[in-house]
Amino acid sequence: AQSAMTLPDYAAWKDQSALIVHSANTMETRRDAIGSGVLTPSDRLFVRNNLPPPPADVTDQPDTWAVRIDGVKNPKTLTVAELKSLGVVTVASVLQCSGNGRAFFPHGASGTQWSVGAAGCVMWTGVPLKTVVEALGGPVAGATYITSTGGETLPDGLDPKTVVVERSVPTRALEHALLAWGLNDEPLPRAHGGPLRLVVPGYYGVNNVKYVKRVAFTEQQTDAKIQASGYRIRDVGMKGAPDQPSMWEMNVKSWITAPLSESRPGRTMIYGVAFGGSRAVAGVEVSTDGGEHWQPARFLGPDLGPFAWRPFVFATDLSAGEHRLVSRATDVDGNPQPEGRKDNERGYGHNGWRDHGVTLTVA
Ligand code: MSS
Repeated sequence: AQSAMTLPDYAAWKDQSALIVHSANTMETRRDAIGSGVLTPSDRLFVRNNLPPPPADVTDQPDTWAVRIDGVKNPKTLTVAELKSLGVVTVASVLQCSGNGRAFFPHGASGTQWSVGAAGCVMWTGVPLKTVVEALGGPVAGATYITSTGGETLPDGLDPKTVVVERSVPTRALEHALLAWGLNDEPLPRAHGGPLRLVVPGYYGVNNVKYVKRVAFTEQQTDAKIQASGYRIRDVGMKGAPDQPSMWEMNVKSWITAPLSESRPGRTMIYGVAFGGSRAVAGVEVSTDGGEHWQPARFLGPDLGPFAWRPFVFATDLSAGEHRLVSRATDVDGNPQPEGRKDNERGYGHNGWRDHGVTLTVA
């Protein structure tokens, strides 16, 4: 019912039946379409654009796309073809919007009402940013941030700083960041930032700048609105400001993906996905009584590394009646997924297990 809206042109190749189309720039994977696979098929992956994407021909000749690297000893503009000659890695990582789970905040946080589907686990192929930077002599002294700029055409008549997608992440992100031209073994589609995108494994979606045209090592964070006041955690009713925590490293999270509403009494397989965020997930437990009793679930399928999610399954016997299914993941440092949410103005970073549960009617 919620998918009455049709897909926009740039995402017309997606599987509409697997998506909730919130708007032309926001589509999420339906909870029942997440499945139990280790990777999210590209045609089911959520889309979130703060601006309309570049024109369709942007991906016609992907190898000619150029990115400017600044704030290094030898600043240079490199084409995707040149990047491809420097190095290549493939990394599985969770891409998750900062606002995934926003729909569960009771204060009615403004923005897209994402449930659980503004997230997916995909494979990125590209060159480690570190390799590129080393080839250019390394970052300049005093560099504290990596500041990346999106290549959209900005709307006329507006102060560019108020609309440009330009994000800064701390230089510690250099350890795992890559400039990616491939998604799930195919050329990176325009909907996901093709021809070239910055990928920062373990960091929230917004830091993974699409159509990236400039990467700069900087002393300060950018003063673009999306960084200075946007994507900041603050109390309900407060305005965003640079001194509040920015949406960088992701936290540990899991949720049930099946069954979601009804099932038959007897042996039941409960499925879900779990990830550690900026570090690997260590385990996940399931409760069928709303968190009174917990039992360990079993990971399903191969481990694709610390930034990937792990599908899980828990086999149990369910009696007739209502059951509240919840899951609780723990990362390798022992951080458990919390029970509650941290209320915040824009509804960011929700990983509380209680709100992410589902009520199952067994009959
Ligand atoms: N980039 C650019 N260039 N633009 C835009 O808009 N957005 C963000 C990222 N990047 C953007 C960019 C966000 S915000 C997100 S999530 C992501 O992206 C998504 O992705 P996909 O591929 O899914 O669409 Mo929130 O945190």
